[in-house]
Amino acid sequence: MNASSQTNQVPAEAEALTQHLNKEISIHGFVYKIRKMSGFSFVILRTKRALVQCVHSPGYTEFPVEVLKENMSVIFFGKVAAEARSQMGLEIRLKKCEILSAPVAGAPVVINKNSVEASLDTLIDLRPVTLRNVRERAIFKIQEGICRGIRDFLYHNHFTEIHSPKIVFSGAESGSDQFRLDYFGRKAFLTQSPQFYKQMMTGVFERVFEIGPVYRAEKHNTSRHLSEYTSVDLEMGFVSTLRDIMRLEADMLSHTLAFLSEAYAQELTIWGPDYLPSVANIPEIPFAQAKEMVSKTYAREITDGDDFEPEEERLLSELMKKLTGSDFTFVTRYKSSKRPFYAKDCADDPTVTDSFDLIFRGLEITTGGLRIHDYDQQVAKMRAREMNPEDFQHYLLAHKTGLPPHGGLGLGLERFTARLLKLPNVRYATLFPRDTGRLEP
Ligand code: AMO
Repeated sequence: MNASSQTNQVPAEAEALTQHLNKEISIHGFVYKIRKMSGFSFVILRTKRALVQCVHSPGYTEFPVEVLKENMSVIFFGKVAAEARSQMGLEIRLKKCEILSAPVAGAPVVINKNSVEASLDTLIDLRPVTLRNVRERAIFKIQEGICRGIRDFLYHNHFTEIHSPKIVFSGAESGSDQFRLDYFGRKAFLTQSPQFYKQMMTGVFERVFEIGPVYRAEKHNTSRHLSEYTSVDLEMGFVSTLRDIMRLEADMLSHTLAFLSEAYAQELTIWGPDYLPSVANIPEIPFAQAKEMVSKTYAREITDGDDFEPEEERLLSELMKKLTGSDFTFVTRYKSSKRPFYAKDCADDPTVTDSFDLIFRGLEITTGGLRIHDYDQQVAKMRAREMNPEDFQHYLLAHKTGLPPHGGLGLGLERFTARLLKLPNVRYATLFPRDTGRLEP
């Protein structure tokens, strides 16, 4: 008879194991670390979410510890015992084991210490292995938590989740950074954002969102640009001011961070305290004023009056943190010439748009704004930019047949995760990054 049928197979969560105190159980996972002590050994089992302390003692355990090797897949059978000195407050006294698979090679880097001592490139080259380190792995559990928190918030606020095409006829953002492809003899692109589709859907569902991949043919290799990233996009109809969108984002982030601290406490504990920011009272500043303030405070000459340099974004964040205590800053009233054709201009000054960026710990993580919903206005703005409305007839069909006043935002998931954990490069928070130099793994 298989030994597992005689025992309770339990998930390796602390709470689940606690319910089995003093009982015989079976548990599966990977051998993470074997630490020989005098007279017994600790065998740390890596399960899908935890590290479980197991004890091998020759008088009690019915197999020799030498049969175990790091990274083996195993089923352990043993008794759950209280142990105050272990992280879970309990341990498993090993009785038997079933080896399911054994590696044919050792790990190319040490993965069972607090962190992996390797360069970013090595971390990524060896992802299937380096992610077995629990600190590395926690980044992506936290990223999962961010998506769950956001989804949860948006469903609760009556947003419909959509899935728009990734192969498209034309780009929405800017012409230069699109990946072209041959689509059965026709010119096509990989989508830069679901912008057109989410806007069109406000005329159908009123409130929509999508979490999915988008593509930017970024020629430059920076710590914040990826060629493929995950965009959290939302769009809502019947909004009256830009603040409706900014407030929604603040509430969404607040909900998400509260959710993380509850449901992902074990991963946050691995990273340590001081990561979760407060979202209360995010300051708001117009772009021109932000530029001036940074220039004056840090005695920097303004070389590009239309956009932020990355260093200015960082300094603005630093300054706003000092002045207001917030890790976040909303920057509004970006120049129309620098925003896409679908952006709505401000009623009091058509040279600036009713749009915003959200800067978090020195990095832009979100762009959002009100959109032009009026057909004639949209066509006029396209013409003023020497675009041909005919090329956008499917998009404009929505405007022509009536769209509500609407607005929305796009948040870069990797950028948000990276800044949340204070990672210096967005690639740390990307499972398998794609950039100018990387197509594998
Ligand atoms: P934007 O182009 O500013 O706006 O992108 C929105 C957010 O996506 C992230 N982001 C990136 N992350 C990693 N690598 C990149 N190359 C990259 N480019 C952008 C950033 C950025 O703030 N359609 C609009 C959004 C909207 O208005 O709804 C858009 O895509 O976090």
